[in-house]
Amino acid sequence: MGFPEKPREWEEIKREIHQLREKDIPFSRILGTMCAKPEENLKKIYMDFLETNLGDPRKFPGTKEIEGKLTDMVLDLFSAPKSAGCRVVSGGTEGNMLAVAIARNMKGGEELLIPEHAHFSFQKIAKIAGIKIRVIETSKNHVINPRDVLKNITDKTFGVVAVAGTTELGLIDPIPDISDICFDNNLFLHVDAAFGGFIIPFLKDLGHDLPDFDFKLKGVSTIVADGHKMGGCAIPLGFFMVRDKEWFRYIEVETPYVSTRYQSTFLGTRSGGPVAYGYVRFNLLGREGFRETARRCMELTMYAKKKLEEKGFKIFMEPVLNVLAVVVKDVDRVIEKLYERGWGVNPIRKLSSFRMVIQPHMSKEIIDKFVEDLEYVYKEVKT
Ligand code: 0PR
Repeated sequence: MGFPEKPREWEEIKREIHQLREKDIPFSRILGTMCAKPEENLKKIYMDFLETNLGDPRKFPGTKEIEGKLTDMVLDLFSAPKSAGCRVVSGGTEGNMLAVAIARNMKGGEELLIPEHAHFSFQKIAKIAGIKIRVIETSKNHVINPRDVLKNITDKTFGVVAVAGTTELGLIDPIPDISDICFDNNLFLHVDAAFGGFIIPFLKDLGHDLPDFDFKLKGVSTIVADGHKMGGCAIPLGFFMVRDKEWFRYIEVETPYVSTRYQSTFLGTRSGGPVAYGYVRFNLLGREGFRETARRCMELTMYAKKKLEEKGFKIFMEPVLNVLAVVVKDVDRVIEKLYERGWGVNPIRKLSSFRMVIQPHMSKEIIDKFVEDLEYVYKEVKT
């Protein structure tokens, strides 16, 4: 389609985009997404702040203040020391990128150790920034074995990545041991808690036996946690935290045309909409509300597991967080058939499975309907 020469009719354009939107899978039927469903009553908050630009905060001091309160709340949740700092970022990818850049510029080495199960954003970073990556094979239980971290450290290593809530299985690396190794070897440790960051602390409150992963551990240098995933916020909202805010100088640049002197995020212009949304939501829920959400997610996850198992499906491993990997033959065909029936799940090809992320907006009714359709579809695939 070329750029329109003449203005088009409002009604016609509206009809066109709404018809296209109809092609999208309704959010409640996307069972593989890590992203949160925005709440109707909070959408207006996002819109109220749409034109604010946190890349030029002097013009929007009020919105900047909201951002400051929000990042303080988040730092508190992750047991950050007084020296720590936090930047709002667009999500896990940007947070991971900033972490790697700080680590490399601070430590000066060449090679980053990442687990095999690390998110593909680290591959992007390697390509874009020319960083060498050494992959630590995932152990039999699908997390890092700390001994493999030790084995892979060379004099070129500048940092290590560990994951709290892996993309495919929702597992947590043994971060306390990895933290000790990094501390003893003077290595930078970045924790990718993009997915797990806003559920693990609350499950721990509820008594789940999960490892520590935040600044309580002395070897943890930086953490990323996504508001738009288990934080229940609107896209794009991520939090990138550093143990010492002085470290931002490793990535900051002078900003001669805007009102602050330095900037240390990757994005320049960015709307305050997601920040305002996040601030309202975190205050509306509080720790208590987040605990309740975490409890509900795990209850629904166990419900889905039971329903699937009753129908003869195998769950790849016992869930630790609200993620299920359902083992099937011919994953791609199963996923295609599910798309045809209006369901969205994500493939984990190497485990011959597909991923379901059980979000708080799901219900037993949705799960029942999905399991019924999956059973139907799977019969077709198998014959
Ligand atoms: N770190 C981890 C552990 C992640 O799982 C993800 C995204 C990221 C970093 C990157 O986050 P951003 O995409 O916010 O920058 N993991 C999801 C995935 O790749 C993203 C996703 C979300 C995919 C919704 C599909 C979907 O429908 O599976």
